[in-house]
Amino acid sequence: MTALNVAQKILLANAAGGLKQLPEQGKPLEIQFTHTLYQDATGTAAALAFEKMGVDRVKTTSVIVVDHKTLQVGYVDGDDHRYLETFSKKYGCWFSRGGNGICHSVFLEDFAVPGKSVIGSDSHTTNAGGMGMLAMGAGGTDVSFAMAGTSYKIEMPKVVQVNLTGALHPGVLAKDVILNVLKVIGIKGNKDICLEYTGPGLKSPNVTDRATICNMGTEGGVAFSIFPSDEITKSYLEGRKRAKDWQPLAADPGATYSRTVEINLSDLQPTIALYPRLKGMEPVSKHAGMPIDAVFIGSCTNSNYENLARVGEILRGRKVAVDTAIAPGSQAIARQLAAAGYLEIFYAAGVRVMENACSACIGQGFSPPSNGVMLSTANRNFEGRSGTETAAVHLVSPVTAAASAVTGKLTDPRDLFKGELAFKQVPPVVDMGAYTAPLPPAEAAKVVMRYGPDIAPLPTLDPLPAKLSGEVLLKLGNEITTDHIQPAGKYLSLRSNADEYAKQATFVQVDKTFSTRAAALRDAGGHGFLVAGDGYGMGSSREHAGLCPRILGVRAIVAKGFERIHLANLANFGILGLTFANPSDLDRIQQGAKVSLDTSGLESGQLKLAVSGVGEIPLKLAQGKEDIPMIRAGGALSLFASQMKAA
Ligand code: MIC
Ligand code: SF4
Repeated sequence: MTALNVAQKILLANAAGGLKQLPEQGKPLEIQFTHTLYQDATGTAAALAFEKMGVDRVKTTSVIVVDHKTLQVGYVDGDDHRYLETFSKKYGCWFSRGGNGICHSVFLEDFAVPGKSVIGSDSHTTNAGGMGMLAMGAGGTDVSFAMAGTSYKIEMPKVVQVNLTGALHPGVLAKDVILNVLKVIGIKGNKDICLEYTGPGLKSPNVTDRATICNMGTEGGVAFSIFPSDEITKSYLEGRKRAKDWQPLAADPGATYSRTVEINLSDLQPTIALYPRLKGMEPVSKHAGMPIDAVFIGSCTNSNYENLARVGEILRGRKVAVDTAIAPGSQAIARQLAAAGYLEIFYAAGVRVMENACSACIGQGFSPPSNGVMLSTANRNFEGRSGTETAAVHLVSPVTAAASAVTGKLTDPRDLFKGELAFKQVPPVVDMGAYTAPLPPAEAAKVVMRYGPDIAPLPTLDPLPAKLSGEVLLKLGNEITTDHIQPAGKYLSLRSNADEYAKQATFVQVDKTFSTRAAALRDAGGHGFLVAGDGYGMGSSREHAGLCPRILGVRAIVAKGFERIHLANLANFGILGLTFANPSDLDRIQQGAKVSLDTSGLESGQLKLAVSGVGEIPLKLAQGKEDIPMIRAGGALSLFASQMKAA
């Protein structure tokens, strides 16, 4: 028998149809996910899609969490939450109310199980890899199909080993580990790999640290990251009163990997990821003294008890010098901090303790001032994400953030303590009363769905024409993130009304005229094209970054390269994802160029874009051949509807 690594084992264990052998790298593999996760920013559209599928009850352990849109200024967010709550009750899901915590934090605490699998409508669903779970992010439509019992197609990834040796020094945290891993693997072009953590250094990170590391694998664009399930996993689950959920998961002796990245934990220093888009992962000491205006300590990445307790130790008896906010990852963590006396320390230090939610991570409050510099412990620092377009947000660990909050400038945390950074241990808080459990089917059947007035039905998308002809609406550079395409922040409330979201927000930070120009072309019967460099669609799983451009008439995007989740979302909304056969051809196309594309030969994978005044540019289909029927039909739900009609 071939020796298998952890990633291969978990893929095989969760493959659809009792597969006995994994396909070769790059070949399709169907996963039957055991668990699914929605949050409230992507969940409404995903739930509306699920409702169109005609399924009575979810087929997975399904968890729906209110965490992103908790500001609730006006009725819209509250309406979405009530819709998601009635949806949970009707279809048999767990529901986590606002304030209970961030989806990935509560999922890790109360639902993640080693050896099982989760797909979530949020790119950081990868967090649960820290529990030895196959954990992936995807667009909401794909998650809804998985909830309805459909398998999910991935490409067999290359398994890259991250071999950890040595041990972390005090003041160097899991956040510093992952920033240094990202420094090695880069932040794009990794969609065909997954990361498996191994080695003697595994003793250093506990489960929440491991989750931090897996969470931010997403920033490298990897398919998923995974740790083995060992005694550390077991004791975490015992603490959460879920000892029965533990099972071991380890690589076979002699298991092999496609590549090995060596990380000596003892060599690592507190690290900063500079603004924007994690540009440069450098030692904090190199930039020490950089003036700052604000500090945010929170997000699903690292707002766990162990990190925030260390923050408490740094703040003990001190005052913050700049505006500082702390948002614990969950009510369980907040209550543990209270029991250990750390909440009192935060308040005494002058910290603003915020809701247990995403909050400032996604510009939902605590936006920095104009041209301000903010240190954040979040995982992303895309342009405009903080809600202030002119502000720079640099990413650091919680203790670096705390030390800098005290001094008012970027500070190596080791300057503020000697020896170990010990903190008070108190038992974890387990309180399942914070959730609404799935209702029994008979009771669920009686639930009446409640839709707010702004929850608009998903649009019906028309099939792909045999010939697309129109105009290049935008010429874009490299690393266009989903925050460039469809920003969140103040626009988050529009997630349930895609038409309005498209009109107000699509590419608004890139070109304020975009949505008007695109709609005019669409209304005149033309088709919208976008051209871009490498890494198009990096970041969030938000499917509105596909749906909204599609509503505005975009039918094809030609780029040097796409990121995984976004490419799938484009197919789900019937948008062609195409790459240049010769990447330098991007230089030959200008914004405003009149273009046309014959789509009848999609199956050949080879296409030609006719550009007026330039000639023909050879293209390749970036999506898989199996996506073609869906794209031709106009998207996943259009295909589903036509199949239902035919049956
Ligand atoms: C993010 O961190 O960018 C988000 C907001 O959580 C997104 C999901 C969304 O856009 O709703 C993600 O990571 O997928
Ligand atoms: Fe929420 Fe930020 Fe985590 Fe996204 S990255 S789930 S916005 S805390």
